[in-house]
Parts: sequence; structure tokens; C-alpha cells
Amino acid sequence: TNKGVIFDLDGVIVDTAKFHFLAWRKLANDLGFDFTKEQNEQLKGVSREDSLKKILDWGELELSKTEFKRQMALKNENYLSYVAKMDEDEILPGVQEVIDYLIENNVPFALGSASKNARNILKKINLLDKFDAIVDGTDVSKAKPDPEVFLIAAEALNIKPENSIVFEDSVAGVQAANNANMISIGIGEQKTLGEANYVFTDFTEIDIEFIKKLLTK
Ligand code: B16
Ligand code: MG
Repeated sequence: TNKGVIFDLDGVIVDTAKFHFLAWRKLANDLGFDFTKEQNEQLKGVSREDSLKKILDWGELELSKTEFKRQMALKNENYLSYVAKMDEDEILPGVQEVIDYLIENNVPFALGSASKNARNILKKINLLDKFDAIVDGTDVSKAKPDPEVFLIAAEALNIKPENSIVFEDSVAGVQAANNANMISIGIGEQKTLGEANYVFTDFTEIDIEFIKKLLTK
């Protein structure tokens, strides 16, 4: 096959989205306000800095540069306390099977994540050395929905954008894949990720036959 696969991390391979939510919510609560799970959808796939900007908007708060930086660091510290407890059991159901299939069939695959903690997390779940390329928040200057992260990943795999299959759980990420002219597969709810070429609730819903067909199309 001339095709390749790009995985988002948070919300696709592991459910660190729940840890991000807990840590951001604590920050908001400490600053005297709250936000909903629906609002949290808008933070998925969004960089740390842009996430804090959005949250402060919701709370109608403005922070000095120094305080903004301090709050980002506090949030990350809190988030990493959850990450520290992770192991391979945190890999979401059905993901390992797809990864094994790709390895057995010599299909190149990469990580395309907005997270600066991606390598740390992949190490915790024992997947770090399985990827042919890792592109994360330390490699990009433009956040999803900009296609940069996925375009760099496809290039690293030596795969054309139109031959790249992207798994994404976030609206911004699905848009980034579409903007890159890639095949987008949303992992989550149809009503949230309707812009994707295909949507599955989770990886247990994905038949290996479906992957096989996409790869040989
Ligand atoms: P960090 P992904 C994204 O990861 C998360 O979805 C998003 O909620 C988070 O703010 C962003 O990473 C930055 O993460 O604070 O660890 O650098 O979904 O693109 O894998
Ligand atoms: Mg994600």
C-alpha cells in the first residue's frame, strides 16, 4: 500500500481528555468560575495556550502575562499528576488491534498530536518505539484546525496527504485533517464530528476489514 495512518493522541489512543478536563476545571474553579462538558469539547485538540485563552474568556477574566504563564504551568503540573499514574491498560479498547494490524502489514503510521506531553504519555503506555514518526506540540507553530501537524507527519512517513488516514476525536482535529486533504475518521459522536469522512463511537466499532478496504482503495 502507498497509504499511511496518523493517530491523534488524546481522545484517540488514550482518554487523557478526561485528565485535561479535570485539570482545566480545577484551574477555573480556583479562579472562581466553572465551565461545562459541552464547552470542554472546544478545548479538545487545542493547544495549552489557546485553551487557557478560551477558558479565561468564558470566565470573563484577564490575567497578566506572568500570571497567565503561572496558571499554564500549574495546570500542566496537575495534569501530569494524572499522567504519572498511566500504564498500558490506559490504551483505549480496540486501538492495539489496529496498531498490530498496521505493523503486521507494514503500513507506516505516525502520531499527530497538539500535546507537548505526547512522548511522555506514549512512553507510559509502552507505544513510544512503535511509531514511524512522532509529531507533537513541540514541532508545530500553528494549532489545529491548521493542517500543519498532519502535513509534517505525512511528510515524515513519506506519504501523500490524500493517501493519509487520520484518526481524530476533536472538531478542530477533524477540520485539520480535512484542510490537509486527508481521509478523516472521527472517533466520538456523529453530532459533534459530522464533518469527518467517517465517524465511529470508538475503536471497538471499527472492523479490520474496513481498515483493509481503506488501505487498498
Ligand atoms: P498539552 P491531541 C491535545 O492533544 C488535547 O486534545 C488538548 O486538550 C490539549 O490542550 C493539547 O493537546 C495540548 O496538550 O497541554 O499536553 O501540551 O488531542 O492533539 O493529542
Ligand atoms: Mg484529541
